[in-house]
Amino acid sequence: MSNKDTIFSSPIDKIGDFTFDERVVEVFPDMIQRSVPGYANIISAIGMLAERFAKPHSNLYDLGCSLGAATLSMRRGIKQEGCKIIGVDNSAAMVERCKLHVNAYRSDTPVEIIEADIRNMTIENASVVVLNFTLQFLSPHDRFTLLEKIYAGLRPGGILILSEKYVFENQVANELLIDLHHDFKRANGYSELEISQKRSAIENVMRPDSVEIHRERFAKIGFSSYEVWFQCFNFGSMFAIK
Ligand code: GEK
Repeated sequence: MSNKDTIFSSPIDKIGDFTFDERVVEVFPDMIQRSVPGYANIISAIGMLAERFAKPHSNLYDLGCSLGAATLSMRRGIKQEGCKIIGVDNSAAMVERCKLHVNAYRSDTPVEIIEADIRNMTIENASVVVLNFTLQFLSPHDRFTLLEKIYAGLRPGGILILSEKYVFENQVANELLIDLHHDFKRANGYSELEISQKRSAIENVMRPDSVEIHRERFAKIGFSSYEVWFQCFNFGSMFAIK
């Protein structure tokens, strides 16, 4: 079990932009479980999709890997030989802790955890690429460029799994789904103060897209098939196949 997330539990005078520092790393598994509806289901389905889509002697990428939950799920799922998983995160604190998690168990599939900006990474010979709640932290221009690079690095038939927070064009629907997300956080023990302070801190670093924008981008880049395969309130996951 990880430590309990209390980062936004006392009043903060000036709420700075949210960063993935040591304090966040310490509570991260608790934070993401209690804040992202469906997170555990998505992580286990990533393992199933990796099992289905991994090709022998190919690379599987976990971009913005944090503590390696998707990496470990893929590693459990893969049956094919000669696969390699590459996890990337630009937070030194995350990478350090992620390496400990990955090295805690032995496995036939090698895993490399790299401290780097995903915008500067080479993607090659990929059968599976995971962006589990990471793309939303990039600028709109960088999102497009990264997805183009992923498409180029995927083998034909390879899959991108893209989980994100969504906005909805219909204002009533959008507000209801945001309210339901806040109810979910309340039910998981977050106070009104924690919910509102986290909201202010994250608003400056995260600007979600609508599902329609994701679809348009996938089509423009050339992905042959894409669909939402999971949604809970305003959080969800899509696949896009080359
Ligand atoms: C999970 N996928 O548990 N380059 C590299 N890493 C980045 C960048 C960047 N440009 N921008 C943000 N990150 C994980 C959860 S968390 C989602 C992903 C969340 C990293 C950042 O350091 C953080 O670790 C991660 O992306 C986002 O399945 O906390 O909402």
